[in-house]
Amino acid sequence: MTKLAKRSWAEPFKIKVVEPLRMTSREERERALVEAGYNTFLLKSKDVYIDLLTDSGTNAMSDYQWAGMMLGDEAYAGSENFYHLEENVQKYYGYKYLVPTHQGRGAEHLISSILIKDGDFVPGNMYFTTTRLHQELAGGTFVDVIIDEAHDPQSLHPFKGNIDLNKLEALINKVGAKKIPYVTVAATVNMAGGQPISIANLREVRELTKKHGIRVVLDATRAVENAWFIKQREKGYEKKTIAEILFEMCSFTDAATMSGKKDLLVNIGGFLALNDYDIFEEARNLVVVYEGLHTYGGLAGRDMEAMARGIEEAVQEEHIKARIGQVEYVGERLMSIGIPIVQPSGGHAIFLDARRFLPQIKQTEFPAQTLAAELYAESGVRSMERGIVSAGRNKETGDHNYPKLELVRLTFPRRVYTQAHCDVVTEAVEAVYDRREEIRGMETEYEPKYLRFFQMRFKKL
Ligand code: PM9
Repeated sequence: MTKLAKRSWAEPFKIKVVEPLRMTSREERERALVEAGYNTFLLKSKDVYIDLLTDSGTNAMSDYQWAGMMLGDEAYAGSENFYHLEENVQKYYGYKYLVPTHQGRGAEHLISSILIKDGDFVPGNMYFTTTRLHQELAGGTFVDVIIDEAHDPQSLHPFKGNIDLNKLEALINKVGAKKIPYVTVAATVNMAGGQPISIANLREVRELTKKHGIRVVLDATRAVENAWFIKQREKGYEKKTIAEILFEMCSFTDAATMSGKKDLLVNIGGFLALNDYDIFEEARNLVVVYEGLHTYGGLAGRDMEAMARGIEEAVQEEHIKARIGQVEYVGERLMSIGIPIVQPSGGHAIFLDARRFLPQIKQTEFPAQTLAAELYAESGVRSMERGIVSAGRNKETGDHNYPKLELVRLTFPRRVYTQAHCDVVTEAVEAVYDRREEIRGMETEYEPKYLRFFQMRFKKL
């Protein structure tokens, strides 16, 4: 008798509303890819079967959140929902002041333009596309100070999101603390494969930066997922609740940018949260220029209510266990059939290692972009490139940035897909792997100036 597979992460919900999916033929998908310039961002959603492009804004809201939408207070100023959101940000994240924004990059824009001056340096645990661009547009230079293991897809380090304190200290010694307005700490680290940072490392970063009078800004977008990994992997945290760990993580930082579209289980929304009153004053003033009044920041009252309620649901143990359990399930299945992926499995996604998947394709011929297109052609499963295309160009030389990681991200929206969908995805990846040797790379047809991965177009070689 064989043993049943472990299924302890089963979804802690049942499905009340469904959205039909449309399966397309191979010919339809080939046509759609040509129209989209082989960029999965340019595909129409109606042509996608299982959408693993992103977990951003693609989550399923609960009945509690939908009920909250009906309680939207759409007053221009002083909406009730703003105060509920403020209360929950203070309670769960611990920051004193809140500025809502339409999504994460709205918050990044505010903090970057307030704190960064021309010629400044902003260290961080690996870049994120929008975060780095806002830092550059404000006149700063991003410096990667993540540990080396983060750049190695096969390293099994439990906290690949950690900051290398020697790298950070070397930068401080080289350019001087005055030229470093803040350190960005992402939890988890998206571009490294959804990898967490440890509490011990956060504490050390705090101590070092405090000594030099440098602020720490948390990218809290997937901090709840990070808290789950701390509970699993860090000594002394096994018995703490996710809410307690989240609160403690934030306590080592001065401010947070948040894309609520991930952890917080909403379709739109974000915020900047701060402890410093003067910076808050400035942000609250600036937000009216770019987003909207400081009590709505580009959001409808109902969206703020859904996000306030999402904060409460995000930290529920059964929710986060199932969310990350689903991702791990796919990772284990793929590894069991020999597919090269980033290890350990990340919080929000499984990342295929395109360098090992398609070793015959040079990085300048876009292996990960090619793999994402092939997976869609094979199965209707949409994924995202996270390699040379996403890394963009060096702002001084204009050449490509050449990241060590050349990845395709299979990103799982929260509470959306079932285990059977996960199995279909695994089979689709296997089918592409079986014919990997016949796959050729691509060349550029069109490249936009900013965040090129969103709108770039390619041709098959
Ligand atoms: N992340 C993602 O798919 C959506 C846009 S890029 C394809 O992973 C972090 C860690 C993110 C993030 C967005 C943002 C920006 C900031 N930090 O998209 O503006 O993963 O809400 O957030 C995306 P917004």
